[in-house]
Amino acid sequence: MHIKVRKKSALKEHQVTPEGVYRQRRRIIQGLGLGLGAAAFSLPAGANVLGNLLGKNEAAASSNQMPLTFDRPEAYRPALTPTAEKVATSYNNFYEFGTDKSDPLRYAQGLKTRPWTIEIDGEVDKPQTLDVWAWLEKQRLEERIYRHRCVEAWSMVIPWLGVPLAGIIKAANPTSRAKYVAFETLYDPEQMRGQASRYIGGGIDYPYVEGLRIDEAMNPLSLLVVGMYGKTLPNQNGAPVRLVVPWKYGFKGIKSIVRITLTERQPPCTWNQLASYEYGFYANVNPNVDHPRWSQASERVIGEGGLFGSQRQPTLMFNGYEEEVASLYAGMDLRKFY
Ligand SMILES: Nc1nc2c(c(=O)[nH]1)N[C@H]1C(S)=C(S)[C@@H](COP(=O)(O)O)O[C@H]1N2
Ligand SMILES: [Mo]
Repeated sequence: MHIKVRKKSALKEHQVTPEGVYRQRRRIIQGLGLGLGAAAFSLPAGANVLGNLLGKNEAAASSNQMPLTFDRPEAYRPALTPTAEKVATSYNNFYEFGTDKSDPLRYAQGLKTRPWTIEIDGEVDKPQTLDVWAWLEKQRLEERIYRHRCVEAWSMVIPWLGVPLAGIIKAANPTSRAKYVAFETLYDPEQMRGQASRYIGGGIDYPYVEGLRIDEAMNPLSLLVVGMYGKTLPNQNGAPVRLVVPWKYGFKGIKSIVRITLTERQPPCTWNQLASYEYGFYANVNPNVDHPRWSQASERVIGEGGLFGSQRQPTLMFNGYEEEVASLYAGMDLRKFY
């Protein structure tokens, strides 16, 4: 079934509904037995969330954050002004804790991130069980200032701390059959309220799963992130370890990872499974391929004022990383493989 939204040209930012709220609304309408007649029905779409939130939560960070030491490679220090830390750690998508932008900060603080292990398995000669905190002590971390573009047409600039994903993949010795890399988030409904309730969790079948082609995973830009703004990751941003692939829409950046599996076939991905027409496997940022319900040609830069009063800027091909990644997709029809 399809709800008819007004023409794209008439679509205002506050009508660009976050992924899950849209799904919920659709289910509610289905539940009510309403069809197209309900097209005018509209929920507040989270536009005012940040404004409300910033006043209330002075300390947006997690109490268990620790400072980290790291290198600052020149290649990853573009002339971009990072988003205020308080904003990047209080305006989040992490549906395991609820679909509202303010839910992750509010509800993720109790997540137990120590101890934490990541299984690396599948098509590898040397499966590994990574004890994350012991592993972290031996890593040389890099700070990389990356653009962060959500499929909902907003963006931030974030100084992440992490290590290239390629390192741990190589260490596991992929077999010749390994063509893809699958990722999985923790499944623990007792700690993650959205996993205990389909309503709170946006109707996602948890655990949240994501995937990359192996050449995408091995690209130097692909980062396993353990920190931001000089400290360990706050829980709401995906502690203790999340993926960041800056040329792709934010939903590819799976949080709180517990398993990395090398596979022969393209692995299932959460948003693609939920609405394949709207969210593809590749999900490369592309201003020329619109989302069925809104344009991707430009984006709102999330500033101190949240969605209100923030500026719009044009969206860049591959989110500005064309030079680094365009060759991965040579000859591919990016309209078909969106
Ligand atoms: N496990 C999990 N990972 C997730 C999500 C999620 O709901 N669950 N949301 C994704 C989306 S849509 C975005 S935009 C980014 C947001 O990351 P941030 O909160 O650090 O900005 O996380 C991604 N990773
Ligand atoms: Mo997103």
